[in-house]
Amino acid sequence: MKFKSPPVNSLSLEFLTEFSIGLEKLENNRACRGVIITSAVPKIFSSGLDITEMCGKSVEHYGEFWRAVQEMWLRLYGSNMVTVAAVNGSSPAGGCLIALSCDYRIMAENPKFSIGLNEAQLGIVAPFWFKDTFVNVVGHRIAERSLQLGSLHPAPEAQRLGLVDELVPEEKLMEKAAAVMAQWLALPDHARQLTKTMMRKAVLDRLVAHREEDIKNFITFVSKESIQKSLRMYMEMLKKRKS
Ligand code: CO8
Repeated sequence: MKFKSPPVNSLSLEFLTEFSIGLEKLENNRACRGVIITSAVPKIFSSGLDITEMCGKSVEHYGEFWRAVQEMWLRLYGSNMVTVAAVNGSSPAGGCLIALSCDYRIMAENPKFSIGLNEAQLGIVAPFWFKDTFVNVVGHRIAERSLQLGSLHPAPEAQRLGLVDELVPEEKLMEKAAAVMAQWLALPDHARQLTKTMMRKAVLDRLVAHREEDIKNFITFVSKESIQKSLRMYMEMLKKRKS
């Protein structure tokens, strides 16, 4: 799957809906046992959740948007397929969540590309299931420090922390991803799938059990004037940085 929503593959409601439908179709296709996720936009894997979806919209819209974010994660983290992220560009916040939700992460070895859950830098808080997914990859201490600081880790540091599994030159990324996929697909599906479920079920079940509450929390949080102000200031900062 190649993300192609220029300029930055931000995860809008439309993008998330299409992504989830795409995953569902592949999941239901018995001929498909694995998926490599990458980007067709140069230098960007995904810029994370589309901030404009969280600014100045109705309560109903926030609810619909958040349900779509949850749906995407439940499908990807809970997928029976082998999932490999070929991270060929920057990958903040929701983009990082997508990579973290895969079984294996390969990143282009370009120190200009960074990855991490930088929510704190926006004045917002990563939800518990973003945090759980992160902890399951890098461990509690690294996740705690990185989340509090809202760190975006350049590719070499991301590899040192275990946030990505390996770095390869960008031109070798897809070749490497295919080799990793072949290695994972060499195992019998049922054993691999049951093992994956065993490792991930508790975290998935926690969101499923608290899904409506999580939506309510998001709506309350994002509707606060202080949070709206932080998000607007962050968007301004992005625009200023550009000029
Ligand atoms: N949402 C919406 N628009 C965005 C986003 C985004 N996430 N990221 C970039 N854009 C826009 C920019 O404003 C700019 O718009 P315009 O052309 O109109 O000025 C355009 O995309 C291009 O952006 P840049 O010029 O910045 O492009 P660069 O190639 O220089 O940089 C980056 C690309 C590195 C991706 C950079 O744009 C960036 O850092 N973006 C912000 C990424 C970010 O911080 N995302 C966090 C989103 S929040 C999230 O995913 C989880 C939230 C959890 C919810 C918690 C509960 C409230």
